[in-house]
Amino acid sequence: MADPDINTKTRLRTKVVPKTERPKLHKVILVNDDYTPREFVVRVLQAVFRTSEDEAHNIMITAHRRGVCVVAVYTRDIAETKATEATDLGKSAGFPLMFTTEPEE
Ligand code: TYC
Repeated sequence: MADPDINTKTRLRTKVVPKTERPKLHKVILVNDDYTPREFVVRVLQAVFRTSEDEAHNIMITAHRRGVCVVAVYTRDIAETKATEATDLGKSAGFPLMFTTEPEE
């Protein structure tokens, strides 16, 4: 018959190891297009992602030359909110400016 006190008697314990999972980060990616003015892209980057003018220019010119550029990484909600906000600023001004998000490996 099974002994209900076996763990107490033998001092076997299942150790509970608390593990705090850190949330996966998501990249916000700026996508190049042929129509949005460079200066407009720079202003959107400064306004939404709080970059300096220099940083914004470097990000813009990288996307312009290579097709895409990672702007920043955030938790999923913040990444998606900022990507939408930045894309909407372009849309409101009549430009096809596009920001997407992608989970980090
Ligand atoms: N390629 C645009 C132009 O020449 C500028 C631009 C850069 C637009 C980066 C979008 O993500 C972009 N006016």
